[in-house]
Amino acid sequence: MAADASAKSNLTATNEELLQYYRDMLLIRRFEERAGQLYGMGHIGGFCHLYIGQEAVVVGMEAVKQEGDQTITGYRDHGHMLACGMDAKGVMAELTGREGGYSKGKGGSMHMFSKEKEFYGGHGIVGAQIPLGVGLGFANRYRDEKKVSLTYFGDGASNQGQVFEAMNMAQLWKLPVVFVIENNQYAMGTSVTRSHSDTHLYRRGAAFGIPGMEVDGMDVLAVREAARQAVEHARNGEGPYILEMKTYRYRGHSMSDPAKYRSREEVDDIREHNDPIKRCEKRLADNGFKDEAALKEMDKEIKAIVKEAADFSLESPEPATSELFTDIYA
Ligand SMILES: Cc1ncc(C[n+]2csc(CCOP(=O)(O)OP(=O)(O)O)c2C)c(N)n1
Ligand SMILES: [Mg+2]
Repeated sequence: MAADASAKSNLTATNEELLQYYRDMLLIRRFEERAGQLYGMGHIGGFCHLYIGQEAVVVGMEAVKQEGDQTITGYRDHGHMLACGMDAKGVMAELTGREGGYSKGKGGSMHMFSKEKEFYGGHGIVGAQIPLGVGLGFANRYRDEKKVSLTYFGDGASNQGQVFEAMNMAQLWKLPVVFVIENNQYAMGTSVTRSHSDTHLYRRGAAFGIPGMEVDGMDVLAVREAARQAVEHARNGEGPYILEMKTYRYRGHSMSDPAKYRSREEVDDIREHNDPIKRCEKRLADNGFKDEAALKEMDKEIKAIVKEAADFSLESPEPATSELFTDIYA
């Protein structure tokens, strides 16, 4: 079992690759900022969990995904959808509960799916996606397909009993599953140190012999390199792998959060010194890319995409009452 540094072996990338990651992370950030505003204006109801700060995790993982690989996650899920290539308009319209949303306005922030993009949710029950993600891995094995299931969950979810049942099966049958633990250090308002007997979450599969690695989840290249190793392991039939992504969320747990469990200084310090987008910009500069105007232009383009999504999400009609009885599993 490696806690480690091994993922630091190939942290170089071309400017073209870095610009792509920068763009993908920025799209998530701007989308989430806008979603936060729409929530504040009363256009989004219910729960809404923003992914701001954690962008490098999903973008780095996505960089090694192959056609057919599946993604499944919890409720902090808008970033995963965008990274999978789902349309920003359809995601935003689902947040506002409109007909043009991915679940026709009936699912909301936590319940969206795209068979086309192999995105399987969007789950509001903490940990529920983990056995489902192992099920996706089982399907891949059963159908003799070389696909890998990327199963994301949080530090809090990693304490759920079903995680261990699912991990046992995954290793027993050598299923192609990569467990991506997004350790943002808090489960709502409970820190990892208060709730985990072992705070090294990459060791969660130790009892089953599942290898794990701790990864700097604020560095998109460290994530990509770790992802490469883990996904290859799973795709080659060697079984599951655990990646513990050390990351951080800047916003509250959901939209109302008294934020008494951490200090303003802690958040500011990470925003200032460890922001994944700024770190990608720094990597570009180290590579010799210093075209700030191009980055500004990119930001403008992304803001336009997000504005279009927001406009669509307000113009799209609310679902008709006749929709109350469609898509029901009964
Ligand atoms: C089974 C279950 N228990 C409790 C909750 C309430 N709840 C929602 S999110 C959450 C914390 C989960 O934290 P973590 O897994 O670290 O994910 P993060 O919010 O940090 O992304 C809790 C306890 C729930 N939705 N489902
Ligand atoms: Mg957490």
